[in-house]
Amino acid sequence: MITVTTFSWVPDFARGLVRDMRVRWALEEAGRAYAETLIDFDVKDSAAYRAKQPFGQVPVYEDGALTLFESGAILHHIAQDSGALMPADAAERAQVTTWLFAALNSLEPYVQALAEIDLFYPDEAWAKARRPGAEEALRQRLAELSAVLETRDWLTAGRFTVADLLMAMVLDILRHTDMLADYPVLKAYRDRCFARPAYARALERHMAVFEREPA
Ligand SMILES: N[C@@H](CCC(=O)N[C@@H](CS)C(=O)NCC(=O)O)C(=O)O
Repeated sequence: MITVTTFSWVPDFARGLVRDMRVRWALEEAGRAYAETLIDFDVKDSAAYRAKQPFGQVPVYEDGALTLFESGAILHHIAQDSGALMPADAAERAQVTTWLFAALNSLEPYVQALAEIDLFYPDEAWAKARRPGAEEALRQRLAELSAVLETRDWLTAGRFTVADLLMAMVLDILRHTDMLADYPVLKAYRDRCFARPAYARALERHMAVFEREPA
């Protein structure tokens, strides 16, 4: 049985965004059953947990003897055996992998930088000074991604793949802003991804964890 480890509680702003959501969504798309292991924040610093996730973060993915961390690597692993997430053609698979890396390396750092300023350091002088530059750099990446998606519904292979799943989740980190309204192509793309029944199932199970705890 596959097991996904994540936090038993996170603040309200993080609900739906914690990176186990990506893994849950991929497993739902792939039709793979899984169990969840819920941990408190203090567990992440234990030696036993660090042996599984050296940075003390979630998610961790376990399947028999296999233990993985890094949501991108986990998605890539799940997608290998899933026609729902990855095409069969070798060249198309390589393109999907390229876009997975693009989501993680060329978009997420810019998105995350802005989110950290806004959500964790909004009142710091350094953050106020940094924000315009961070937003400008992010907007350039968003415009570039928008240009790609102007003429197609999905990033590559002419169909939804695991790369779209990851890119949509990365874009969603901006949900505390109205920035995507300035990029209607990206907003429509994210909404197209989120309209998938597997996303709804993953979100329902992700949010059910927190229903026991107030925000
Ligand atoms: N690059 C990692 C990032 C994981 C990550 O940032 N996890 C957050 C939750 S979304 C976390 O565990 N935060 C607690 C911490 O960093 O101490 C991945 O994609 O799996």
